[in-house]
Amino acid sequence: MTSTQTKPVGNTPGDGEVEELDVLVVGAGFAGLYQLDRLRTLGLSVKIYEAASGLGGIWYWNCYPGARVDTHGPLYQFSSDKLWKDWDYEELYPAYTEVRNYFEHVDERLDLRRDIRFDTKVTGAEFDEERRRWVVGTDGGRTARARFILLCTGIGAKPILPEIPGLEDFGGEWHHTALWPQDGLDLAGKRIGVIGTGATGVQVIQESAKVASHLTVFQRTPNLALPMRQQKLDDEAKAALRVDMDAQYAKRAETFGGFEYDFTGPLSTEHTREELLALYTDFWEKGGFRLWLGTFFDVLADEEANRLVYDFWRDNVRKRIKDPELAEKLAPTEPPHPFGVKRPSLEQNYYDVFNQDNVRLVDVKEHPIQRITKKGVLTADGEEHELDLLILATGFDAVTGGLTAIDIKGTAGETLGQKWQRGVNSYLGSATHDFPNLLFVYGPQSPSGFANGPSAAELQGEEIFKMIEFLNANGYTRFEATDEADKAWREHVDEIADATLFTRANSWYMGANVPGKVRQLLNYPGGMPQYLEKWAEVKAAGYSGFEIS
Ligand code: NA7
Repeated sequence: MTSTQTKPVGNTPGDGEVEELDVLVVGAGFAGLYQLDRLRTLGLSVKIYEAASGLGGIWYWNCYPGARVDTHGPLYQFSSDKLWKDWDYEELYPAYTEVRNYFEHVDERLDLRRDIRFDTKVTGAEFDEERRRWVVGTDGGRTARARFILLCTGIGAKPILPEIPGLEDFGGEWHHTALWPQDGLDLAGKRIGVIGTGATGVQVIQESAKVASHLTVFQRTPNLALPMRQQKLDDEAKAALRVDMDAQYAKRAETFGGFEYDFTGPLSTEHTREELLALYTDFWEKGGFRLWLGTFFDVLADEEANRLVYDFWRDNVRKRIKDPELAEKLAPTEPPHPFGVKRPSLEQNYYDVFNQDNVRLVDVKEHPIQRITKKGVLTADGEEHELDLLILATGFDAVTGGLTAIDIKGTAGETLGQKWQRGVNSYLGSATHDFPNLLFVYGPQSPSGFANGPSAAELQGEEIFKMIEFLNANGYTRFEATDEADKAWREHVDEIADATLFTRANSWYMGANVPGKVRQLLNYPGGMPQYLEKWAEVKAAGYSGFEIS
């Protein structure tokens, strides 16, 4: 591992210490670091509390073999020329080791570490109405009293284990991908089982297939993965990627997913089938998410438009799988769900590895997993799949889990978790009623899951920063989203969602991967430009929808 992530850090928790802050930022990933850097310019006392021992947020925890960014490197960084001008990734789609090194580069330029308390997990917070401050508890005994809290915990802060009995009986080793040993794990020669075929599953399966003596993939839903077209970058390629960097960054605010490209248009019906197939072929060859977020908006909203893309995807994937039965499992004739409404992954040789003799696909929709045994995984057909290592690529209590895991008590006496048990109501995907002086970046009902991470961290993050700047400049010490504003935002999100196909899949976008979670679209489906427009309107009206004093 080439990462410098394990180097010692300066700030560790202090038992019993009380820290007085203007702003407490929770989380040292892209969103939190952006806030720290911006808020410092206001002369406020700001600290980040971070549960991990190093920078990077999800890129600290995601260190399983194959962990990699699904965004091309030039867009997977901050847009400041202080940072990008002397930074290059070595691959077009960087591995987690490179992203960790990038965070070290950011720290070196911006000197962030001195204001970060690592190994400090925020466990709870309560609002002191009299002093208009949050009193925040941590697992290390440190307490903070902060005027404002910014929760920058990301969408994947709470991993989930599957509800399969017997895990404690397993005689081999098992790991959830997001809680992977920081020192790494040798996969070579092992009999490996992977449960889960989401973005993480695809990556860890590709790596495991290279070295495992045998790999068993337990698939419940096929992943409609797209070709990554990975490239190692030489100097010439790096130089070519830098051309127009500022223009590419500027473009992020104008595109649905905060990329440098957007949907080709709203309606695919304005084109002939031949034109569409030519375009889809071009996107397929180019690789990346273009076949998802570069086609037409109606692909995500209209069944017929969607089906053309699905069939195109299916036929291209099936060419790579030798066994027709396996092809039917991995790329079924009939779509398991509409294309693109469950997050597609980027793959390098995912479909090819199933042609290998050491790789086997087990369809757990057909033969559900009954239990984990001492030796491995028992499926309903009575077969016991013997394993040395079981990898759980089973995902996260996504979008809300990292926020509701903190025991944040609002002014109505309920915690955020209790309030959102009835479904998420948030204003602008950034605040919620009964929780004054608290904002979240990259959270529910913001573009988050539909947007490139660094783009959302900066674009939504800048709105959050400006709001704090406004409050500070005017001497305001309290703000709170109104209940009406919360409800109106939820209606707005639901209204757009109901006009799309997103509601048709059991995805983490819909909260459908966590038993008991309310089924609702957890990300803003109107796209980044519309989202930023809403913020602009709110700002122009003196932060309407918030009670400020
Ligand atoms: P995901 O996308 O939530 O994928 C989790 C996978 O695990 C998915 O294939 C699930 O099948 C599968 N799963 C979960 N529980 C079970 C059980 N009990 N049995 C069988 N299979 C199961 O998580 P990822 O970590 O891959 O990706 C999360 C996001 O992080 C990703 O989209 C990026 O934005 C970054 P299912 O599809 O529910 O049938």
